[in-house]
Amino acid sequence: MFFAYIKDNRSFVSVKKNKLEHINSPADLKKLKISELPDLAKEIRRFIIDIVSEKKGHLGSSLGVVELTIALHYVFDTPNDILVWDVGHQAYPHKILTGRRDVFHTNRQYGGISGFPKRDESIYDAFGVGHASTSISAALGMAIASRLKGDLIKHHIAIIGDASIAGGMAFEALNHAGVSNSNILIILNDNEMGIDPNVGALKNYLTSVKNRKGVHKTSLCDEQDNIFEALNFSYSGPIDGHDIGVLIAELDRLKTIKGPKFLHVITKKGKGLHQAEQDQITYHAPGKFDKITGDIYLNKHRNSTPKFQDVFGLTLVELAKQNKRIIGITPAMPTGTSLKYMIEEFPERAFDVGIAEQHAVTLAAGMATQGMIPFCAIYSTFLQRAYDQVIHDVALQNLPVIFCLDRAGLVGEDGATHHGVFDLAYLRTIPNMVIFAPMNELELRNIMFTAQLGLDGPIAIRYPRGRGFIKNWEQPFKKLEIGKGEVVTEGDEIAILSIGTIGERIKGVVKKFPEGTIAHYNMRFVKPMDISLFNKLFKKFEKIITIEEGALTGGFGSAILEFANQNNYKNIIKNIGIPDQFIEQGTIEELLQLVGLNEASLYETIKSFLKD
Ligand SMILES: Cc1ncc(C[n+]2csc(CCOP(=O)(O)OP(=O)(O)O)c2C)c(N)n1
Repeated sequence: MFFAYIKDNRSFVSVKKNKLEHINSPADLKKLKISELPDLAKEIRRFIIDIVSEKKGHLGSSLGVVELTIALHYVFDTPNDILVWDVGHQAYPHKILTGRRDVFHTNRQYGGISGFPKRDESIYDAFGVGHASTSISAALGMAIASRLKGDLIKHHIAIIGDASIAGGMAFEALNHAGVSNSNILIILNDNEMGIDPNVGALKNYLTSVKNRKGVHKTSLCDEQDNIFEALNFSYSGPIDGHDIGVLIAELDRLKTIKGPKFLHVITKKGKGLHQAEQDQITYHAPGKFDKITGDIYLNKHRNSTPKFQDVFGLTLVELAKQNKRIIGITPAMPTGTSLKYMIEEFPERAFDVGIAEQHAVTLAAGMATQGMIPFCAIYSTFLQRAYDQVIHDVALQNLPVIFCLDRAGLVGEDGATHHGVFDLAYLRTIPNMVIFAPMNELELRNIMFTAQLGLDGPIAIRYPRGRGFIKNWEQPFKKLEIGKGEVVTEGDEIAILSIGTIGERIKGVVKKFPEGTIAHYNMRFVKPMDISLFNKLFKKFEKIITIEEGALTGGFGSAILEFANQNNYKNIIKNIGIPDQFIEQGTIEELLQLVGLNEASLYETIKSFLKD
């Protein structure tokens, strides 16, 4: 026996701790009686809370799907039957039940298991994920493949949240799945939350469905009313996603039905931990907290430098007060990007459009045609999804949309799916695009100020996750000259050209060399290039180093090589950045070391380049 603080009755309740430790695969789970499963659910919750409270990670979403996960592995023949989790941050119970309980404490750590489903990691992880709204397409692809191979028995199940199902890709896949005659089951895990409260008309529709009755459709009227029935799915629900008996009975029934099926399940995000149920935004990924009380440990950063996201969010409010044409847009990340400050202050001029990066970009383009000044706040990694919109809807028409790309560079524990390392390369190929990477908070503020004064075309401003360097960052705005870099340190032997916040680290490294040896330039802009500065540098220095926290292939360093080649310079150039491979999870420091961008590695690389 052990004691656990389970919210059900907000008191300590005893749980027999003898089930989870015997479950090493779904086959072990199936040995339990249905009546034993609620206790197992409590053990799994306790297990997740214990580990996430110390090791950090995503919490609320996984706590919400414990019963659903148990029921799925109990009813279906996984891994032969396929589970595809959308986003994947809710897959902790799945990992724990599929042989990873004993390594779960390594979750999201360097060398440990991934915080998301990953095909290399387990045969139970049928599809790798991290970005939203992919599960229906992937499961449908698998289902069609099975049908073509003559396998009509295999089940293909996509589990998708109510925020992710509103993403464009999910809609496209529903449209296809409805007429596919494939054995696919889509489970909508409806908890009314994304990271922030869910938004949009579909959300309102789902709420109205919940207010109706019943598990199965009851009348022709219901059929016509139901959007999923109308799309040709066999719809059932909404059902209580925390009642294992009900879940198992319904999944058993659905197993016997052929073709596309849709099950609407209602769950509570954060279920089982009082604070996580009450403050669902904070407990999405709360950091370290007290595993008994649930209280988050006091913020040691209280008196520290600001987060870049807050510099963006608060500066935008400041500018929006002065400039009525400023609009804020974010696809589902008001808290993550700190656009929430503008949403609070100017609700009519700030939009959370849901998980809809493509729409967010073209919406901004539309606004720009009408003389508005849209700031589109998107994580670097998620803008990848809207690449065509950036090219076709924004840049081709040279519309002055201001992209604010948060989480650029290495993001740490979220790993390969989330690192924002491709943006410099993928944006650099686009004509008309201005690309800026601030070295610090002041440059971020000043470029935002400069951009809203009016640009001829689009600009992308990329800045990292985490904190900056300057406590008194709220300094008066200064206009920056587009396409101009600056000298940080004068020197005579080698020139270092850096882009973005890595420049702050380089400052420290440069100081380790004798004064006057190394010249350091903060280039600020990847595009347009500071041609006159480059010409001076290429004439003065034989050896040039470029440093960026971004993909080397096609990135800032590549731009310098192209410049040298086009101008017939024969200087020796070394590019330092992220190699041509996907970088796994770890702390940012561990990962910087891995790719040679931490201070010690930079020092060694520069030293040996100097000698060569
Ligand atoms: C394309 C994309 N945009 C944004 C995100 C950031 N994100 C991660 S989880 C999440 C909310 C998901 O909510 P929902 O689908 O309802 O799942 P739940 O967490 O409620 O289970 C968002 C917006 C993402 N992972 N992928």
